Amino acid sequence: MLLLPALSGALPDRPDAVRVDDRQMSWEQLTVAATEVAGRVAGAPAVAVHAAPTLETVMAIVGCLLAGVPAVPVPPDSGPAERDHIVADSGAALLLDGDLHPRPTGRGGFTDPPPGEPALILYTSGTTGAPKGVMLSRDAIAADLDALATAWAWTPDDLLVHGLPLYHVHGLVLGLLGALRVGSRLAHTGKPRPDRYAAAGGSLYFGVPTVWSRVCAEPESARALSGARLLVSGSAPLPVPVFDSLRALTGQRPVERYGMTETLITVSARVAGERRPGHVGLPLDGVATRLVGEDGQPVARDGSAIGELQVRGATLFSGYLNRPDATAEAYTADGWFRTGDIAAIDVDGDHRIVGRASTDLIKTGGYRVGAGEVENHLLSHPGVREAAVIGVAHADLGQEIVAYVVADGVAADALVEFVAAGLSRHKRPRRVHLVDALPRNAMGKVQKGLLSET
Ligand code: MLC
Ligand code: AMP
Repeated sequence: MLLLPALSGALPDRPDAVRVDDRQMSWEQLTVAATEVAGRVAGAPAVAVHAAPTLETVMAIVGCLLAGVPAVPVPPDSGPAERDHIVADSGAALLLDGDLHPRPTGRGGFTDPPPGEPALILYTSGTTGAPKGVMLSRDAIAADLDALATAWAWTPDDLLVHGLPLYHVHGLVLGLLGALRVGSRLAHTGKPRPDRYAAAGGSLYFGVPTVWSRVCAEPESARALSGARLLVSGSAPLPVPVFDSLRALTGQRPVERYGMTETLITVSARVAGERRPGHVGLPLDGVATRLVGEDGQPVARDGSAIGELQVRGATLFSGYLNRPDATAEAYTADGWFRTGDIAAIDVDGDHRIVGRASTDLIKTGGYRVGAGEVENHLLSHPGVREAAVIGVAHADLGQEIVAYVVADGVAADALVEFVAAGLSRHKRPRRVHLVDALPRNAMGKVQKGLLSET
């Protein structure tokens, strides 16, 4: 089956099939524009796409998919350090800019991509080092979207509304490719602002918890969502007070789902099932989960015992690009993917995510940020001698990034800007504390547990 049936001409088309901000196109118009892009990128080993929230990004990504060329979305606010890494590591031969002008990157020539090439390469942070390219196949994407359509009874009658970035799983795979696979209309609001969600009149809404928290802070916008069929939250834990407040303001219990760039969405509450605050539901069709304790033994499914959540199934990635070592490390000897998330599972199979095994992966506003990547960038500043980055609990962002830095003659504000400009905006520390020394143990390792805001 085609990956994107909406573009096959078989479904009734609409002039507003895909809308981004105040511009719209029909599926036929999208197909024509994307086919033109496909002609220009065909044969490239990979194509980087400046993934601003625009119709051009939609055309570029779909064009790459039509050409069978891996698309590598680049965050539009990424600075030179992040962008250069993504372009170099992915081997992208072209960068499609905001006007769809293909600019050569000077990497690699053009050949027909071998079968089994990834459809998408999404860059995501680990605890240390630079972001890794997660290779996602068409089959994994199709399996995930079909399972989600079943779980949420998502159909061509829906109008999907969201304003999430078009370079991560949530906004791109679910929020764009999902609509094109199911054949539902999509209204992307440019930014995920509560007033824009309210004005869009959708039946199905996607948001990260920070978006839902901001919707609840504007009760009038929240009430405007009462007529929607389904409000879905994911990418980070939805705080119970936000769940309760959404229910009170909209009359709706949000559906929570859990996933990762590497696994796509693996667990979700069902439209017809229970929606319990603090819980993310049951494994999707085609996905199996298990909990493993620190001793390597299975953990009881009793709702309170916790262990590392491991997953297996059709939605998993094909590996980290150029990183067979990291790919191998991500799996157990018996072939399960280690999520690094700590969870409990009820007797009825309902999953509850309780935290992460490593404190060095930070979730801020639904973005995954590796402490190591921010630390390395800070250390590349000539005035910085030592740096340690942590995530601190934050009511709106979930966690916020805080840095402790030993520096000579450089101001805290300048270091915030240095990260925002070199990496990307959401990776910037919201606060930088200049300190005389970092707490270290006898081995010289920074003791992050001793860092606390003073
Ligand atoms: C202030 N600003 C600065 C700044 N100080 N910008 C740069 N440097 C500084 N020093 C300005 C910005 O220009 C911006 O203005 C404004 O502050 C707010 O920007 P921000 O503070 O950076 O963003 P914020 O409001 O905190 O963003 C919240 C958010 C965003 C929810 C909109 O975090 C978001 O889009 N999150 C989605 C992440 C996501 O999609 N994750 C999915 C991962 S996939 P202006 O004018 O630009 O507003 C995954 C798998 C799964 O996890 O399960 O789904
Ligand atoms: P990313 O790599 O950006 O895809 O982030 C994946 C991580 O987001 C997971 O490993 C979880 O830690 C977190 N996450 C995603 N969805 C949820 C959820 N519904 N509840 C709690 N954590 C979540």
